[in-house]
Amino acid sequence: MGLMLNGIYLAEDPQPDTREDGEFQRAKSTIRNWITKDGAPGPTGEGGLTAQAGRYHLFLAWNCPWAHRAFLTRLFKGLEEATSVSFAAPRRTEDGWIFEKSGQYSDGVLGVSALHEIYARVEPAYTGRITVPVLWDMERGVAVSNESADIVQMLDAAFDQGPELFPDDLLQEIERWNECIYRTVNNGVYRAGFARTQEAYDRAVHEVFETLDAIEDQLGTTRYLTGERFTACDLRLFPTLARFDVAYHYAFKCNIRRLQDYPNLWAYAREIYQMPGVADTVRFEIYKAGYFSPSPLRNPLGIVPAGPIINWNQSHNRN
Ligand SMILES: N[C@@H](CCC(=O)N[C@@H](CS)C(=O)NCC(=O)O)C(=O)O
Repeated sequence: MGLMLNGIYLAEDPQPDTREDGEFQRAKSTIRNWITKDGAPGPTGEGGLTAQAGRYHLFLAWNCPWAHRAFLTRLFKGLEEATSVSFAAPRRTEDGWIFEKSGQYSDGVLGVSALHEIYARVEPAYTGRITVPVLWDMERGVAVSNESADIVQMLDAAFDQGPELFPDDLLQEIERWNECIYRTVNNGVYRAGFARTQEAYDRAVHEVFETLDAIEDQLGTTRYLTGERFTACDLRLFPTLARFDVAYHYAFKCNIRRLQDYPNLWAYAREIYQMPGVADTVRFEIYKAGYFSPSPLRNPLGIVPAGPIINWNQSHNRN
């Protein structure tokens, strides 16, 4: 994975994201401005970024679960018309995330050929990882954020439409689940898949399944994680569930159980998948090709497995 150092993109990261004990450590997001209803500054970063239809753009990649979260927020908040999107080609290259000249993986907004060119516009001497998602302000020509958690929160609060993803009365519960799901599931599967020691892998993989087991129990008593309403923590969980059996189970060695082995969780995942518009945000074949792309540590020959066959359209029986 690449890194930008003082404005220069390096295909090989001189400081890989691994701690001394073999644990994968995700780099901190660097661009933390906020869109707000009236343009007042948010919890971090610059102000003046007012919620306006047609002003913002999301740079995404189909295979990235963090980008998927931002994409789902746009869908659930009914912001498809208000916020445009472009998708980087779903493959790793020497140039990191790239855009093609035309077609479905082109960038019609800035006309760049690689995502690092967008980061160079943020700061010519930019230093940091070049990640999706990026939320872009087309009016000012500045990046708003490259942190999916912030993007979900700001789109929810700033635009007065769609369901509330962070209802006040459930805030504490949502934060509790969000914290646990981020550490042990969303990032947990990466900590298992990118671990460089047996101990680091063991720690991560058991945490993944402890949390999935707890969620299975929770979904035996409530429809969604915090009760009867679909909220931000359900939205946070879904991108990882969508990739679980097709990619993480095998490619990241998260194979104690499959999503399909959890009756409540599997029905819940299918219910979300079958909500209007959600299936159009999912690309199983791209996930498989992406997670099994050639990697010297995990899959040196880049052979992509044929299975599994999964029926996401099977009835969820949760009415
Ligand atoms: N903190 C970021 C993480 C985003 C992230 O790690 N994106 C990955 C794709 S799944 C990426 O673009 N990685 C490229 C790299 O690290 O070189 C967020 O949640 O928005």
